[in-house]
Formats: sequence, structure tokens, C-alpha cells
Amino acid sequence: MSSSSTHERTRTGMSKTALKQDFLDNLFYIQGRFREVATPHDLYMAAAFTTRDRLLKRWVNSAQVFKTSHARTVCYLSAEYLLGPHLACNLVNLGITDTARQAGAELGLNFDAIVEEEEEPGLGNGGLGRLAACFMESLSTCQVPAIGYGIRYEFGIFDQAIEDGWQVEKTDNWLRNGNPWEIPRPKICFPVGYGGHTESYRDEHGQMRLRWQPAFMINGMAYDTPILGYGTENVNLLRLWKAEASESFNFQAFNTGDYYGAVYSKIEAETISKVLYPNDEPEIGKELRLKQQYFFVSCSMQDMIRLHLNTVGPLESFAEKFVVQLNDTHPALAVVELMRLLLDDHGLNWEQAWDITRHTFCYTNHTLLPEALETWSVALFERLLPRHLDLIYEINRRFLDEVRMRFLGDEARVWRMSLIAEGGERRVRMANLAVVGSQAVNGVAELHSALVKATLFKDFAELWPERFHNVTNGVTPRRFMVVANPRLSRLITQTCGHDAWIRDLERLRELETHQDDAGLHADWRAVKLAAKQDLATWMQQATGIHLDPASLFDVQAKRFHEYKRQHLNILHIIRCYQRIKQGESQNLVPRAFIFGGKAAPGYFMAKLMIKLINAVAEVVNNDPQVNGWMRVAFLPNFNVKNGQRLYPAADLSEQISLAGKEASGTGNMKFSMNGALTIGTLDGANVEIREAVGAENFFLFGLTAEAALQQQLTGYRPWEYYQSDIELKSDIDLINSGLFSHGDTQLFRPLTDNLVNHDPFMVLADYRAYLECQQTVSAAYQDPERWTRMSLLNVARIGRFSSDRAIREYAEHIWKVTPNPIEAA
Ligand code: CRA
Repeated sequence: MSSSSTHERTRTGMSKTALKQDFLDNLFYIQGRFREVATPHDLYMAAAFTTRDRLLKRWVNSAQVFKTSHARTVCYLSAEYLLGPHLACNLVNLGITDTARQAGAELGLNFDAIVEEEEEPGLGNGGLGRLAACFMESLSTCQVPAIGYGIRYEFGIFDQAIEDGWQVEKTDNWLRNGNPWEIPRPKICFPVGYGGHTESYRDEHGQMRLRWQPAFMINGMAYDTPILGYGTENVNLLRLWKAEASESFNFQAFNTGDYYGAVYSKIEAETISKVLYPNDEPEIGKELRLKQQYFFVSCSMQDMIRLHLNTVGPLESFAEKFVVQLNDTHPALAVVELMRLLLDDHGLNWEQAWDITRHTFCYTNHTLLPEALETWSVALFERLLPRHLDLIYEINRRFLDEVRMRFLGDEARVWRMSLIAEGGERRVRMANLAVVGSQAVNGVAELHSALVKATLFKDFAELWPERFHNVTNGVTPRRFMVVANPRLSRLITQTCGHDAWIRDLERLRELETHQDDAGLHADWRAVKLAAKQDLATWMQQATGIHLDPASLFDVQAKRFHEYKRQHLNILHIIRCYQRIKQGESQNLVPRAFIFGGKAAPGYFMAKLMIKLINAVAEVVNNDPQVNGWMRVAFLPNFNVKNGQRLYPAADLSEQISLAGKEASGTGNMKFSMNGALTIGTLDGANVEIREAVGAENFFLFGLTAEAALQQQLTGYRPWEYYQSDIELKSDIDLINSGLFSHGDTQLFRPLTDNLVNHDPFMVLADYRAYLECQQTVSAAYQDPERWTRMSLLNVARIGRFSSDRAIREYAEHIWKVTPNPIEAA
């Protein structure tokens, strides 16, 4: 037997022959198809299984090594994972993209079409969920043993369609055609209780103890997805929980003859992991959301305890084996659940249990926006999680005693720091719970972390200064450069003479020595132009809008929110339109203004912004007088897959939030990695990006966080800007004139009235500075050599913003965990 046919049998061979054979086998034995009758989806499934086969060997091997070596393990708890398509990234990380492409070609298959076929798991809203996905990939790449825990939502983030300019939401039935990347684990299944009451009882030592008698139970079943690192043998585990009815509960109903009741309870149980909640909703006081949070947290903590007992043994060493990172406050209940499990189920005393708990958790804060800070009503807690409420009270009692002792007589401080908000409806403050229950707390960019200490958690930072850290976010260059932008990646590899930059992104700096190389400049521009052509082709087909690849592609792609100020961008577009109409086009360059992003279904203002963009697009794109100068396009359904089309094609990246509001931003990093220049405020990670790439390679405008705050404290009067700036006034008046709404003068009033009268995110205050900055952008774009050099330097100096760097910082400063490289089996 030849060596390649041995590979065929073991399903692990990396040769072209092995890949071809396995692909055909999988097509036949899993999809039940011959090549001749296979649908595009069959072909994708066969390719996915062929790739997965190669992951499994590495995965089983990693799990075995971690188990026997008792490796310290990071558990990442996140309600969201915005994973994006797996196939292309797994091929890159296995190092077999080219071989797979050739294998496909020899079978007469279109490789790109197969990759395109994958429907992405959209189990997240935006930045926070995508960060979790980047971190999982970097944990594996950095060889840190890790488990990601979350929820296997049956419906992820809704699909966005645009109808008559409005956003329309469609359910995301991503599991419809099967998910080849997950492995169901019916035996890894935990009971989760809700409701009921607590009761006291005497244990076997005659001690009085408390226990919880839930009113109903459901089960959480594990679905595992392997996450491979780039160029390593390390594979970590993403374990997502699906809610199912618990058998015992059903039997009870059967016994009483209530068959339909039993079926109903099954349906009710399964709703818990049914759907992802969109964030930015004005009010998500939804009971189901709290049930979801407790559901995944309880399964995850029970799973960790099981793993610990199976491998290490005594629970006293739990915090040495595991460190648990809370991705925002959504999983903060884990603190209380671990206490409950240790006290009630495993018989530890309070001091032991609290010591373990406190040393187990770390918490990342992702926002300062007051409306996004989670609180839950005490009444709801009492009804759903009575035992947890008791425990929260006891944690709080002990904690507040400590505060009182430290700050004698400062009851106002005690009141602010309490886990329970009093006065009005009593509510549990999840952020305070997360801080009290963690050994480390971090923000996601330097400015944000400073503001966390100075404002949101000021009292806590005074009590425990050593607990507070910063870890600036990062993104994975494998997905956002290698997969999204193969042309640029090839050019970089050619120029540097190696591809080591993919694992060590700081090595992009080697590009700097070529910054004035005219040949490279020409290639650099050709790469950008080709990406713009691709996007233009896709846009034409998706929206019917024609974009000219020679124009400046000015892109804002992110969730729609007033603080992100898409309306500031629109005001600039309207200004350009008016200037061209008035014959003042001398300082402009032809631009394509491109938007992408979803609005939370219940966020009216955000949806109105989408409508306004499409309304302006309709007028501008149908006005031959301006068409040589500008186009406006809205790319529907911005998700990871569509993001990968946008980032490579952007010349200009819009990062224009009001300073102090965007905790970090990560889109800013993705654009810059692909050679887009940023126009932005001193907000979130923009500050550090600008420092890294050089102030001369960044278009800065707008108020600082401090100045914005000052102005709001002393009384911000937006109408004064409106009255005194005639261009601003005329732009807003043009919206109100009905030009963009077929004569309807009221349609956009909620937006324009809000700007003129309240303007909570100071759009009008930054309008003039933004326009001026956009003029310097246009001027720079008119000098292609200069622009290319700036673009090249952005890429050369963006290395810090790899999620590998972020993970190394967490590992060293927060988790105290070292890499654990896996040898090939
Ligand atoms: N909306 C922040 O707003 C940040 C990401 C990831 C966010 C972004 O600025 O880049 O987190 N916050 O850290 C959030 O989700 C609950 O708060 C986000 O994605």
C-alpha cells in the first residue's frame, strides 16, 4: 500500500491525493451523493467534513495532553460568539489552503464557490461577540489551554434585509442545513433549576444547612466545536449548551396523565436557548434573558467541577486548575453559582468557598454607557433564583462590612457600592457583583480602562487599586488579513520574504524599510483596486448600486447607534451633495460612501438612521449632476462574512464616535490592517492606533473625552451650533425639506429635532471639525504616492492590535497561565 492510501484510511493525510480521496468519501458516505449529482451544499459539507477530520486528531490529542498534564486552563464565559464561517480559517490554520484549492481544481470544483456556500454562525451582536471568537482563535494559536463556554442559540443575530429603505429583520435559521463543525455530546449534560424555594435541613454532621428546591428543572447538553490555532497542533474547545427538557420532569407529567402538559413543558424548556437577544434594546428586562444567563453559567460551572474532580481531585485547588474570564456581566451569575455549588452541593464552608471563588474569576468591562449596565429586579431574582438571591445578600453583607471598616461613616459610599440598588425598585447590580467576585477587572483600551477607574468603578478602584488593569482589544490577522485579503497577504509575504508575520504580527514592521519603494507602491495600489473591484461587483449584484473602483471608498461598518454617530457621516454626505450642486467641487475627490450595520429591532432612532442613509442614497445616486462625484450605498446584512468583503476594499475607515463612548472598537483595527486610513476621534482604541501608526498617518478630529464632558457639565446647547453655522443649518433643513422623503417633511423629524434640541452625542459640536478633516482626507487622496505610503505605514505599524498580543497580556498579567505546546501525535 502506498503512503497516500494509508493517509486515506486514517483521514489525516495532508497531501492533495489524500484530500481528494477523503472529500469524495465524505461526499459519498456522509452526504450520500455522487460527484455528478451533488448540490453546492453537498460539496461544502464534504469539504467541511474533510477539514474537520484533520482537526479531530489534533483535538483529541490536545485534550489528552491537557488532561494528563493537569494544565492550568482558561475558561472563557461569554453569552456571545460571533464566529463567522469556519472552513476558510481552518484551512489556513492547518496550512492546507493551496493544497485544498488544487485538490478541488483537479476534481473540477470551484474552491471559492464552496467556501462561499457556508452559512455563518452569528451567535453574537457585534464587537463583544466577535472579540470572543478572535480570542478563542488566539488562545489556540498562543497554545494556551482553554475552553470557551456559551449558548448554542438556535437562532443567532437576525438577518437584515432592506425594504423601501427600512431595515427588516428575518430569523437566522443557521442550523437548518446542519452544522458540520459541532459534535453533540449527549452524555455531557447537566440539570439546571429555576424557581421554587430554599429550605434548611440538618446534614450528616448535625450541621444546619440551606438547600434549594427548584420548582422546575431543565437540562443543558454540550455541543463541542474544535478551535484550531495557526501553525500549531493545539486545538481548544468551544462548548455551547443547548437547553432540553429534563426527563424526570416529563415523567412526572406522564404519570399524572398530562401528555400535552409534558409536551408543552418540553417546548418551554427548549425556548431557553432558542434565540440571541439583540443588544442596544432600550429595555431588556426580559425574564428569558436572565434564564439564559443562569442556564449557561450553571452548566459551565458544573462542567468545570466535574472536570476538576475527574482529573485533579479536591476542590480546594479549583482556582489553581481553572481561571474563569467573564466576558462582560452577562455571565456574572457564575460567581454566585460557584458559591452555591461549593456550599450546598460540595459541603465547603463560606470562607473556603469564597476564597476559591474570588481567586477563580476575572471580569472584563466592555461599556460605560449607563443603559448597557445590567441590573435585574430583586423581585424577578426572588422568583427565579431564590437561593442565589440569598447568597448575593450574604456576599453583600460581608462586602459592605469591609467597606464600612475602610471608610468609616461614609454611608453614601456604602450605598453606591452595594450589590443592591435601593431607592425605587430594588435591583441587583451585576457589574458590582462581577467586581466583588473577581481578582482582576479590566477595560478594553487604555482610555476606557482609565475611565472605568475614574468614573464607573471609582469607589472600587479606591478600595482595591491592584485589581484594575487594561488589556487593549485585538483581532486575529488570520481571518481579517490572510483569509479576507489574500492579495495583500501575498504581497506582504513577498515583500518581507517570509510569512512569519502571520503568527508574529509585529514583524509587519519590516514593511517600513520599503515605504518609499515605487514598485511596491504600484503593487499596493493594484491590490487595493482589485479588492474594490470585487466589492463593486458584489454590491452591484446585491443592491443594484454601481460603485466606481477609482473613487475613494469611504466606509462606516458597525452596529447602528447614536453614539457611533452615523448621522455625522450623513451630514457630511449631504454637505458634499450641496456643494457639488452649487458648483463647488474644486476640493472634492470622487467618493463612494458605503455603510453597513444592523440596528437593534427595538431601537427606533438607529432604524431611522438606516432609512435616512437609503433615502439620501436614492436621491444622490439618481442625480446625474453629482454622479461623477459621489455614490451612497448601504450593504445589507453586515456580518462577519460581509465584513471580510468590506475591510480589504476600504480606503477610509470611519471611527467617529463621541470621545469617551466607544470602549475600544475593533473594526478600526480590521480596516487599518487592510490598509485603510482612519478618520476618527480620540476614542477607544483609536487613541492607541493613532499612536502606533503615527499622528501624520491618521485623520484626527473632534472633542476629547474630557472636553466633551466639560461642555456637557457646563451646559451644551446644540441649537446654538445650528443657528450659527449656516452650512450645518442648511444640511439639517434639507433633510426636513422632504427632499429625501418624497415631500414628507415629518419622517426624519425625530432625528433632526433630537439633534438640534438635545444631541446627547454632540454631533453638532463636532460637525465643523469633521468637515474640515474630511477636506484634508480629500487633499491627501489626490496625492496617490503620499496616500499609498500612509496606507503602507498603517499596515506596517498595526502589529500590536493582533489578538495574539491581547491574549499574551491576559495570560501573563491576569490569568498567570503559561503556554502548553502540543507535539504532533
Ligand atoms: N458594543 C464596545 O462598545 C468594544 C467591544 C469589545 C462593546 C466596543 O467598543 O470594542 O465591546 N461593548 O470589547 C459591549 O458589548 C456590553 O458592551 C460592543 O461590542
